[in-house]
Amino acid sequence: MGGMTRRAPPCMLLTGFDAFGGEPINPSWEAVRALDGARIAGHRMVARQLPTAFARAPRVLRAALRELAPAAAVCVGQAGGRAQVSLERAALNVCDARIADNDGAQPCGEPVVAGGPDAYFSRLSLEACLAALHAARIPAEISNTAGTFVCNQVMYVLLHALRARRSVPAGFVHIPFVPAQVMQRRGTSSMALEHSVAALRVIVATTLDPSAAPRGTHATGREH
Ligand code: PCA
Repeated sequence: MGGMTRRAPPCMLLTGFDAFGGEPINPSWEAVRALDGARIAGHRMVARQLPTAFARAPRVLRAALRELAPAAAVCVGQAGGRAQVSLERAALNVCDARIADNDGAQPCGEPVVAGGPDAYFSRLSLEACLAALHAARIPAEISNTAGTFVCNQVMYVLLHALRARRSVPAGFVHIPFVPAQVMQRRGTSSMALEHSVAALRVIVATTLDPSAAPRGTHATGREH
């Protein structure tokens, strides 16, 4: 069966990463995998795994974008130690690794895309997503930095690849460790996988159908 499958619903790409830094799993992959094949707001979820490797992640992501031509895309990563689901605001044009990636690479201040813009902003409705997450009673925040490791690189590559396709919402979400990862880490935050999955569902639904966002909650979580 080649060619166009005309009646197939539009798809939305969700990516998670493989495990890195000595962890046995990566909750970002577990969470997006749980949504693979789900239909949300008339879209079919397609989950893909990205390697936590600077040299390979962009290639896998670009290939998935070419293959699927998704109507929207959210990349997800693990942010060990964070207590809340983080809606990332921006990606910087820099790779600066504190630890080696899964290929042993540890870039030090190199650009993601030579000659590219200094930064890209998320193309998700961050305030609407935050309000919807809070309405669903899920701890969440807007984060002003996705770091300078592979997650930031992937967010940058995503937004760079889609820079001419302004109608495609795209962005990045960090999720906490799952409880099993913090058994030996006293005082480190975690979030049950089902809560992270529920958070992604809320973010996806809000992104694909902004009219579904809770009304009158836009001030939730704001300081002024
Ligand atoms: N988190 C890392 C890379 C892969 C992942 O899940 C990061 O925050 O950069």
